[in-house]
Amino acid sequence: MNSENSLTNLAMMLASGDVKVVDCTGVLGPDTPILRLPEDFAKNTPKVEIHKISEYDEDGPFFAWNWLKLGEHAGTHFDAPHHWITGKDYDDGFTDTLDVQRLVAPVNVIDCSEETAKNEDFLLTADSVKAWESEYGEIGAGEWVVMRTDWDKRATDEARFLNADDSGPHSPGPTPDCIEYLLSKGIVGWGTQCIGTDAGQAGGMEPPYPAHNLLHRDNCFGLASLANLDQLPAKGAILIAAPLKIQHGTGSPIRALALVPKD
Ligand code: 23J
Ligand code: MN
Repeated sequence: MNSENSLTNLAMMLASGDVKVVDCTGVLGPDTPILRLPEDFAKNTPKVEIHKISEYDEDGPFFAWNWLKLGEHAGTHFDAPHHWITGKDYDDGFTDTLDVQRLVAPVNVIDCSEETAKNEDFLLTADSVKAWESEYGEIGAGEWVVMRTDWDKRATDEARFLNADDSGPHSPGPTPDCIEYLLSKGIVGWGTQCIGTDAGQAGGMEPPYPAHNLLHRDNCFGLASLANLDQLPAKGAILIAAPLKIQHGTGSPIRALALVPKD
C-alpha cells in the first residue's frame, strides 16, 4: 500500500469521524489516586498539586497559568525501562532517550472486566492470553497489550482505586508467565487501568512486581491508570502513549490517545 495515500486516508477519516480519537487518560489533579508503598519499605510520590500563578489579576493582568507539583508516576502515566533496577543499563531507557517510533502502535485490549468484577485480585495468565489470541488473533511484535478491568470507574475515589486492607492493596494484574509470554511475542509494552502495571499483591510474587521486573529487563514500557478502555475494540485501534521528555526521566504522566475505527 502507498503510505502517502494511507496517511491522506487517515487524515480524511479523522476529519469525517470515521476514525475516532478516544481519550484513555484520567484527570490529573489533587484528587488523582497515587500509589502508596509501605513507609518502612520506600518513600512515596506526593499528591499532585496545582498552584495558581495568576488568573487575569494583579499577578498577571492578561493571563491565567499554574505551576505543578507532580510525580513522574502520577495518574495515567508511562513507565520507562530505567524505572526498574532490571532496566537500569539501557541508555535509551529514559523518557528523553527512548525511541519515539515505538510509542505509536496497534493495541490489543484484553477484556477482564467480568473476572475483575468478581475477584479484585484477578490475575491474567499466559494461558488466558493464548485463549484470547485464538478468539481475536495473534498479538504481534511492536504492539501494545492492555488489560481492561474498568478500574477507571473507581478513579474518583482513591480508597476504592487503591483498595487496600491489612493484607495490602487488592487490584488485578498479570502473572509472571503472562508477561514472559507477551515479551516472547515482542510487544512494546503492557498497560493496565490500576495504579501500576502490576497487581496489588505483586510484591509477593516471584520475581516481586513481575510486570515491572520483566518488562523493563527487556527495555519495554509500562502504562498505568489507563481510562476508557471499554471504548476500544479488542483489536484494530492504534494507541499513542507519549511521555514528556523529562531529562533522564523514569516515567511521565501521558495523554494516552487511541485511534479507533468507527464500526
Ligand atoms: C515503585 C514500586 C512499586 C510499584 C510502582 C513503583 C508503580 O506502580 C509505578 O508507578 O511504577 S507497583
Ligand atoms: Mn509507574
